[in-house]
Amino acid sequence: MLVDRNVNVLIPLCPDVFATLCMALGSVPRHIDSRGSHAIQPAQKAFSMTAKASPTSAAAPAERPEPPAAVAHDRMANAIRALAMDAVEQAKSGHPGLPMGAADIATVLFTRFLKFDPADPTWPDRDRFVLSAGHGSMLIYALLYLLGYESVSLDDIKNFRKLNYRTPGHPENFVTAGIETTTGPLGQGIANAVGFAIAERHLAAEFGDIVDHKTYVLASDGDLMEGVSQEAIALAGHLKLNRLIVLFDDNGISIDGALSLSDSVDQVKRFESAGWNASRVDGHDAGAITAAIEKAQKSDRPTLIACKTRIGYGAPTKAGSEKAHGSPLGADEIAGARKNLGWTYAPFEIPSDILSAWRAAGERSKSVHADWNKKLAAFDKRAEFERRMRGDLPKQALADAVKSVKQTLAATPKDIATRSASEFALESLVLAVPEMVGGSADLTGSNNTRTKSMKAMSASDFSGRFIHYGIREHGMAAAMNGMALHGGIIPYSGTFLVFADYCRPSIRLAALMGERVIHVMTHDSIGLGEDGPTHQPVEHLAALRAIPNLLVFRPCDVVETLECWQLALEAKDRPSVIALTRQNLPQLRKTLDEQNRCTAGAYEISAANGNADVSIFATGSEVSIAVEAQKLLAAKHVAARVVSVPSFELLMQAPEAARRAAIGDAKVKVGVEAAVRQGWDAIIGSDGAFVGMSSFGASAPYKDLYKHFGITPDAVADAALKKLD
Ligand SMILES: Cc1ncc(C[n+]2csc(CCOP(=O)(O)OP(=O)(O)O)c2C)c(N)n1
Ligand SMILES: [Mg+2]
Repeated sequence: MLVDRNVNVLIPLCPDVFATLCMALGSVPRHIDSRGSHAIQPAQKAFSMTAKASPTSAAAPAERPEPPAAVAHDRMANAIRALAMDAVEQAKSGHPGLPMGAADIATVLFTRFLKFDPADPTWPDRDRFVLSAGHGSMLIYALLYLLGYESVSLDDIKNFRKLNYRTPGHPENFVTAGIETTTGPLGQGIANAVGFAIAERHLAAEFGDIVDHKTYVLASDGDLMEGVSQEAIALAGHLKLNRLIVLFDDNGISIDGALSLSDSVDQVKRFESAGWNASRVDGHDAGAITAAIEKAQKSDRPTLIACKTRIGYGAPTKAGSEKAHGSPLGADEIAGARKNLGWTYAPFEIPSDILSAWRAAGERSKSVHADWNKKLAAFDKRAEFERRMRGDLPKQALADAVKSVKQTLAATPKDIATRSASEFALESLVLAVPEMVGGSADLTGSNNTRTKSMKAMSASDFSGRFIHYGIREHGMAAAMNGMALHGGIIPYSGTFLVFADYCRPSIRLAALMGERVIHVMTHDSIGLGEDGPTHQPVEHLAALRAIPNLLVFRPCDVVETLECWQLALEAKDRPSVIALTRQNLPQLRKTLDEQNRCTAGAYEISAANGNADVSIFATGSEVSIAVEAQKLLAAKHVAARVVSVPSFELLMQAPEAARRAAIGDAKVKVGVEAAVRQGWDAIIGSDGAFVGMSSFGASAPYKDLYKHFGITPDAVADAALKKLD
């Protein structure tokens, strides 16, 4: 974990020394010895990986970005290969195939194109690189180490996949500086990248050329087979995100073997049909890759470069086969690979000329970074730009907005659906918090996420703050993660709660990464009525509450909805889901209360007359049912209190005194929620009574459904009385 100071210091070599070194190293075999590599097919003609002009080249070679030092491309790429195979071998687990196969692509990208500064991995205007195929994590760890990032030392590489090192099995952005997003679940990275690219364009539209960077992705077959990639590429093509460049590690291999076992998609045609530029190159030909990236940079559309590669490149018997995908190569195979690659060095040893060349590549953007800093210093919107990039809220404006909405609601109460309450809150919040970028997956009118002031974002106008994501819930959630990771934006969006399942993989990753994304999920129970059980969430609240670090809010009226929005915005390191009703609800909080009463997750919304015999806990639309039940019980001389529980998570983490105060000590506890019981025992105990759902819903007007499923004031009162007996 300690930074390896010996190797993290750039070894300054004057050009003469470089030249001498290179001449001396000229005798080192750079080409794979064909006698020792029967498994390597003739198609691998480009074993000499030195940069060379390619027939597909658009620019004259003289104009090309060249490697920063006179060390041949293939030796630099082989440093990645060697570190990957040695680290996986030492860890006795991991994936050597991708880093070995994609080493040439990565070397070209990082030494010639990518704008970044290892000394400041959070530089806002850096290019973003997303390793969508997270199983190839050793590729990015090798790069970070070679380029001179402090976050990955040689010691970390030697301890790949070990506890408390910065080289976990799959890249985790919260562990290792220089990793832009957490990947591993295939398809997520490429879909996050669409969010990065949207964020870049949106912020550039507002702040001008202080925001001027690109997003690069390395994606594998698996990334492109996953359904979410379709949603992502369709959206990117539609928005003409021309600063998004995907390098496809087109190796034709996945875990089961040849891709032909399960796939016959022509990816180039697929991307073209989604409005992308797409081309194929030899992924071991540095010149061809260079030319293709140069072309991509000039494109008016996003670009796919399908780079034909050989998985496990260099391994004598396993290259080109699934055997190189996900397990250590073994000592013999590694010895053979070293021979094939002309790599004569000990495990984990990177010769100083190669390391220096990599470190020099890490210095490439220093002056660009320095110029950018100067520009920022003179930028008239600097304070606002920096506030947004830090993720700090405009505190006063937000507080003022919340206060004034509360005053309005105290003066003129509103008995409205919480989805409408959300829209009412948003009308003020989006004006106070300009970094909020909303959206919906084709349910804008139902989710109430677009306010009157919001203009739609489009390919011709990225300043719009509302994104029509189309019917792409998964792609939307993944893009939101990318926007939040980019910084400068608080993404929120809408769909029906039942489709949380369609977003779940991305919500889970937002929670793991600790990203502030806010999901408005409406039509949150059988209360949606006639659309029936396909659309009525039953298990979704429990399923979402099971995700660590996710805040699940279910406000009971218009005031709580505003308070939950405030808490979601203030939760800088957590995603939130705000579950909202389709049906109207009475405003229960009629008097002005400037405090946010939802902060502790639960609070007594209606006190008992005297000492309570019964505590009724409820969420969302069932709180008003609980209040009616309280009246029925009072008529029978049973004192009951009603506790609204807008967030289980906040209740569980609240200080003990607050938690005890909310839960109380009445001898009977009743939980009410039009959903399954799972999770409720933490509040009501296993002996508590629960009024909710234990099956799927049905299609009917919602009032009939509440009666049919027994979620009524009478049922709640009866459940309490039974327990009192
Ligand atoms: C959503 C998801 N499903 C399954 C896996 C398990 N998995 C890891 S890599 C992989 C496929 C490997 O093929 P490819 O993506 O082409 O990578 P390559 O073997 O070429 O490196 C699979 C199925 C995963 N990581 N994510
Ligand atoms: Mg593959």
